[in-house]
Amino acid sequence: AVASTTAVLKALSVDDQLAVLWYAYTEMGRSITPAATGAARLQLAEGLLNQIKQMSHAEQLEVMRDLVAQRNTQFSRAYGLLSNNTKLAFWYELAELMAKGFVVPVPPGYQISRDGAQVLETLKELDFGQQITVLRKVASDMGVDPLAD
Ligand code: 45D
Repeated sequence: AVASTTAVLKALSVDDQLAVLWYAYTEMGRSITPAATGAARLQLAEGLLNQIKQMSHAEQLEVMRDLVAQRNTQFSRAYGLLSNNTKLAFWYELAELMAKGFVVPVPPGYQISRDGAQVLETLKELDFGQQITVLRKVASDMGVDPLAD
């Protein structure tokens, strides 16, 4: 179930993937304890998060789309250097920043696609540990590994 959910999630369009991640965060929010995501871990991602905070909404969305689409940008390469857990913590923090109004929101009334809604349902049926495995895999595949050739 973990492997197939990961595969269908990654097969969605870039925007659908962003939307599914956002809705997954809003559903899981309370079960993820901020302490657990590790302050030390986030320090490594802090430079990237600060860069995002200073961008316009359009640029913020572009950076996120680039990460999901694995476009080779400076930002995607810097992201690629983070550990898998730090990548997931980065997305968690990004979602927190969205909730606080520092990052571009999902447009009000936004309708997720059928495919996106289906993946979200599948994800919700997994237990918490499995959800984290899927999310960590998806986050770890994003961006670009600057050390690969
Ligand atoms: O205009 O380290 C659209 C623990 C449409 C502990 C859009 C853990 C068009 C150890 C594309 C929708 C296991 C707890 C706009 C970690 C349009 C540890 C915008 C786990 C504007 C890390 C879309 C942590 C946007 C976990 C802006 C489980 C979408 C973390 C943005 C989970 C989506 C984190 C974002 C999750 C989603 C984060 C930022 C699920 C982030 C999701």
